[in-house]
Amino acid sequence: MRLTKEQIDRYDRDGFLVFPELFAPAEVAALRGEVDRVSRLDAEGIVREGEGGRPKIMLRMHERDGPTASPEYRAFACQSRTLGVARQLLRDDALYLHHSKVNLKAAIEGSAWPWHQDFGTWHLDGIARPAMTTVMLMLDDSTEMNGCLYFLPGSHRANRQVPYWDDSTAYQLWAVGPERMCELMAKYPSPVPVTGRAGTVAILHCNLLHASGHNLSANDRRQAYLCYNQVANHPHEVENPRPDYVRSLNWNPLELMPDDAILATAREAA
Ligand SMILES: O=C(O)CCC(=O)C(=O)O
Repeated sequence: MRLTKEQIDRYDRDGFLVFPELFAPAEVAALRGEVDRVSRLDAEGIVREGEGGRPKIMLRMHERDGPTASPEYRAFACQSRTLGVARQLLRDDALYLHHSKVNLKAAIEGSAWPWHQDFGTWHLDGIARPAMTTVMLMLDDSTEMNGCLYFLPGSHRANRQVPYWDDSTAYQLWAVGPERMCELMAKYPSPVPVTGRAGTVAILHCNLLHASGHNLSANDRRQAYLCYNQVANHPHEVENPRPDYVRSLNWNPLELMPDDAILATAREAA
């Protein structure tokens, strides 16, 4: 998949791109099936809602080994619609995944994520430069009611903000404080809700400010995230590094797979 110059310029200006229904319903169904399968496992890399609760984050499904490995997710991570696009936006063919995850925001209970930049955390993982981008795929329709993402357009150009540890929600993370957020929101265009049908993809710069709301709907909202980094930008050593499933030490460059690889892999597994 080749991006146009207009799309690349828009990504550089706004910090994100959205592609409605880029993945076909059958591909999304195959990936959802894998989420169901892996969510029944009891494995490292599955973060639960409280002790023994339902999975809320499932990590490392793109790898070839490990308990959460999924050949369908490997194929998803190596598509020209994902890896190929990330290569063009990062102007580098040698990319690996810092991590990948599926966020399951449970019906009624799934909670908000405060405003943050992904590079707020990833810099603390030992990554020097914001040469990273995330491909997000909607596995369900995403709506304002069920806790879609919001992007603050252009905010990646503010560069990395010093984050603070926000433990006020179920998803504890390095976030940008309320006062600074109000200043930044006065400076940039209004936040945009990232809604769409299942199969829609959004690509966001690692310094783009984003957040998401509570899931008030009666259905779960599942989204898959592929966080690409340049091999040359892999993390240096830090004290108390996070586990491998969020701070990958597999820096081998990913290879492109054919466009039909998700469905072909699913057929082989059946
Ligand atoms: O899935 C969501 O609602 C938010 C996820 C997010 O912002 C993140 O993973 O950085």
